Amino acid sequence: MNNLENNKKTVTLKVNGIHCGGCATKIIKSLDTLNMDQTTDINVETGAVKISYNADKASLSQIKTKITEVGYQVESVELE
Ligand SMILES: [Cu+2]
Repeated sequence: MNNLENNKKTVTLKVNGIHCGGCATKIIKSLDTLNMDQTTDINVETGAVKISYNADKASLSQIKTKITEVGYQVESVELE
């Protein structure tokens, strides 16, 4: 049985230090390495990083680590 849809999660992270499209690209590339079927939407103005992902393939803590690794700070997490 395919549970893909059931395990789809969406989180919005408030991330400090995002100031341009280059920052957004850096974060997206880092998250891409998790291969969690994600779609990532980053608002450069507010620092809101909205990620929909397959929770079977990656955890929230892995996501936070990937963002931290490229030099940004996760300030808060909002689950949907
Ligand atoms: Cu930048």
